[in-house]
Amino acid sequence: MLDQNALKRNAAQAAVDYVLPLLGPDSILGVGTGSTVDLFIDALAPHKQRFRGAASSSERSSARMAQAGIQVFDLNDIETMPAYVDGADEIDSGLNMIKGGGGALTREKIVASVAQQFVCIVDESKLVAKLGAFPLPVEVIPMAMAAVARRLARLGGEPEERKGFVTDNGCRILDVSGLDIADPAALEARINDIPGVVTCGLFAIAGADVALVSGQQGVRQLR
Ligand code: ABF
Repeated sequence: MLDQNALKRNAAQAAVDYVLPLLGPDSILGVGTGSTVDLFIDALAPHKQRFRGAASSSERSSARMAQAGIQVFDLNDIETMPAYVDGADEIDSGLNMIKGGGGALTREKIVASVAQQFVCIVDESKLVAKLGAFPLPVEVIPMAMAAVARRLARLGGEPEERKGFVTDNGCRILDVSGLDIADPAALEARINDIPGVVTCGLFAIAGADVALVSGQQGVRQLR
């Protein structure tokens, strides 16, 4: 029986196998954040000569890649990337995701938007029939915390401030439980529209293009 770490490692290795054929010597790869991505960076490092470098969604991943000898580029210097690889907190069969448990959701959405495809790597515990058991992270401009929290409560959620946490962008996070996420893209648009919201952790308007889901029987590909 594989433990969760072994499952994550298998997903990370599957992602390396998936992206390597997409990369050439001039390619930049988008790299996300989290414990599964940490394992992906470790598995990718031996192949660093096969591509030019990476764009990163967090200081944490940038530091790990620099340590591994993978050059990290400023996103402003990159026009396109063949793929962006990242984990998720939840993903459904339509490849809609909740992300942001690690607090890097805004940079994740930005880097993902520059890539031609989003490759989501998860162990099977993240695959759900309906999103929403995991509280939805929402990044908020500090002065708008109370106002945004009131609006989220009106949408049926119970927002809770992530205490003592400041994002890489100097903002704060509200973790919202109890939302009925029947239409993930519609809810994403609605929350994005609240003044003071920087990013909502729903990735549904642009979800994943492929998910590599690691289970006891191996890694399966969902599209
Ligand atoms: C990120 O990593 C997130 O958006 C999500 O919060 C998290 C998943 O982390 P892990 O791989 O550690 O479970 O990409």
